[in-house]
Amino acid sequence: MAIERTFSIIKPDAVAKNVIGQIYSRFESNGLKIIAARMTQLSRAEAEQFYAIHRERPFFNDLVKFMISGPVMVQVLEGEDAIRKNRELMGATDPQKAEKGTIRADFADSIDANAVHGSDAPETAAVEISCFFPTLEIYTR
Ligand code: RTP
Ligand code: MG
Repeated sequence: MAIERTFSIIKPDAVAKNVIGQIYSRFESNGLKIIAARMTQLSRAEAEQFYAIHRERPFFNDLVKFMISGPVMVQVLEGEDAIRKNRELMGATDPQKAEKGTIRADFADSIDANAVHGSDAPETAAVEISCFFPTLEIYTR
């Protein structure tokens, strides 16, 4: 299985709940290395651009409003099968439907405030990583 990189966001709800460390610990104990990380607050333009694929969906405005409502942690995770593994650790989009023991089942309150983002494919991972981290800020040790 190839070593991959994926892009992750700890969303404003989870940052406000003070569970950054608990979420990082799940990445680390499941073979995902944090190779870049930063706390930031997204601008409206950044959030709209980030979720542009959902622009026509009815939930788009609420999604953008939520994503800019407070600081987030953005990070690059590296490991075997990282994209799929991170999505598995995150659980389903709707925390009510997320499997027990997943990040969303344990830390998210609703489909809107669902604790984490993770890239869904190699192409989106590459684009999302390059939007947030210049190569020099990614540490491969
Ligand atoms: P994300 O992009 O944040 O990692 O979430 P995801 O892949 O699991 O879900 P996606 O389909 O990409 O949707 C992006 C975010 O939009 C909100 N959403 N609301 N009300 C709804 O039916 C609905 N569907 C999606 C969620 O907050 C989701 O994380
Ligand atoms: Mg998505």
